Amino acid sequence: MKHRLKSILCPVVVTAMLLCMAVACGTTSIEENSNTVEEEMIEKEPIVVGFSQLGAESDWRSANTQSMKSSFTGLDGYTMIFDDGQQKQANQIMAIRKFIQQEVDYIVLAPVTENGWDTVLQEAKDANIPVIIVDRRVNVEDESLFVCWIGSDFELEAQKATEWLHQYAENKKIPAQDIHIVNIQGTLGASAQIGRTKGLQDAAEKYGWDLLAEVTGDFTQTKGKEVMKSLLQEYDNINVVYCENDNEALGAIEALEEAGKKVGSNLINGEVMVISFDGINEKARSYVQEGKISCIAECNPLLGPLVRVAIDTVESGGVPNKYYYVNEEIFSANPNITSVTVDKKEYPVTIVAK
Ligand code: GYE
Repeated sequence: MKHRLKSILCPVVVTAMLLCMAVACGTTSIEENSNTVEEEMIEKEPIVVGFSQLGAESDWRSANTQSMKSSFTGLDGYTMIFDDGQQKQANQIMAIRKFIQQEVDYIVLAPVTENGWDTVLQEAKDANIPVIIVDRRVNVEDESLFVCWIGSDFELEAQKATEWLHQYAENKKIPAQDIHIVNIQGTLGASAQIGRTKGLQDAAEKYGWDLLAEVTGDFTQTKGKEVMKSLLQEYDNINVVYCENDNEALGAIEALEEAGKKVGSNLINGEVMVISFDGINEKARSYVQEGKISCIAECNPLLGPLVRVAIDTVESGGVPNKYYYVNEEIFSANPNITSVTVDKKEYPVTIVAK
């Protein structure tokens, strides 16, 4: 796979064919014909991309995998070897080593957590295989170990969501100390968890909200439900549940409803507000319309085409941007908050019709 130009026909056959043609037609020199025909006979081997995906924990992840697979189908000069790391970094490291042995042309890594990639990425570099990081980030000493990173600004997503909550509380004149939040975090050590947790902690400190607890729900619906159940046993005053993805939110809503709570944004009337991230799951989107999820900060999983652009840039001798952020929206059914401002920049809220 390292030598991507191959002849369909061996030179002996080509020469024999050319001789016959030249003799039959009695035309120009064999040399001249030989070049043209041989060029036509040369075909490009596909570019092989080894993709180490971290797992299949959420709808976001499935959409991300799908986006990658449909960008490297094997039909138009790109093909992909897919490996599911099942949430374990050790599996992802093994997959990368296998890709190196297989001499793939590019390695794409969606890392489960940020730390511990230096050694294996150095191995890829030593083998001259360019590495592209997608979605979450890697925390490495030497940034030349990867060509570029493509993904979301997780902290910005959190800032948008928390600004939305702040405006909501201001509009309803709810004092900051009456906002009692629990955070169902994502996989600990994953960039999406780190950014979304930081955004909430900063806002809680800035506005004086009561951040009761932070517990991981591993980005899954099952764990989200389990964690919500035990939080409800521990605290009787929770009125905001901040879920670091939609699957956790769906689980948390199940637990809240089973405990007889009403989910919604009317905190004054005792409803429990749910805030979440992603916006790819159909049910979560319909919950926004119904007001069961008060707002979702979007996280865009469609990274496949962008990875292709990065590879094409490298193929044509260029250097892709080191960090490429995808654009993301914020969704809510509340018509009164039309935009949120973060670092003096205004982001419009997409108001979904009820
Ligand atoms: O938000 C969550 C997924 O890293 C952005 O991981 C990704 C997150 C996404 O499991 O649903």
